Amino acid sequence: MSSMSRRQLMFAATGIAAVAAAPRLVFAQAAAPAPAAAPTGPFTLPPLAYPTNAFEPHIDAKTMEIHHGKHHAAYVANLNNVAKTNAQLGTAKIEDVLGNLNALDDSIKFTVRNNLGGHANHTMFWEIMAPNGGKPEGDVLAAIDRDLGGMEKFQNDFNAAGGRQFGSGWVFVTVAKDGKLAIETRPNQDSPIMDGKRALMGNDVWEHAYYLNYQNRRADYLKAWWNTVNWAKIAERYAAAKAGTLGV
Ligand code: MN3
Repeated sequence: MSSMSRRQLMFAATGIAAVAAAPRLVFAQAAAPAPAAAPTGPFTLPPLAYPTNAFEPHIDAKTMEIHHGKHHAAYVANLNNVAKTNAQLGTAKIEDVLGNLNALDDSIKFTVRNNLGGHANHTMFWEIMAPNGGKPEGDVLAAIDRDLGGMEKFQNDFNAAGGRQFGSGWVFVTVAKDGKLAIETRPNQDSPIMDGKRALMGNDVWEHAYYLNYQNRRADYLKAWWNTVNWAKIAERYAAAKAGTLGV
């Protein structure tokens, strides 16, 4: 290729780019101000391992889209904003930060508690759900029988605890290092990790998790949610908890 033809090609490519870019600029000026681009940073929204309609009719696709793509995404964006001026937040392990919130500067403690708690809780939540998630078996089932009175009592008690949580919050099964399970609730986006524990699994009882489909019928959502539980993943998390390697 001669240098002349290369210059001509470069010119042509530049011309194409300029023509392609011009209408976009005009459009951007004419439209309402675009929201600031989501800050890129150390925190990322974990992609769902299933389509948003995977849990119909138990959880509707629109709720999944908004819950993951707006609510969880907002926690991630807020964390990336904080990390701009607090770089260590983005490099520390999430469970180490949540387990020692008092080490944080007062100016960011509240924001980190809510948004990193929310990020941890939702990351767990998407992970422990799956279509056709099977049944509990093996060690997890044995622990449920031993500590929670068997599956039927466990599900009834878990649903009752989720129903009693006043306002926004979560109902969890916490797991101790010795494998002992307990049902515990937390308000807002608090996590058992904040108390040095781990969440084996949990259900989100914020209204944003169910209101489009269930409105005030939280109890119906709590019952239906069991159809979405990924027992193979929970078995993995249980083994990791006993090995001391379970994070969020
Ligand atoms: Mn939520």
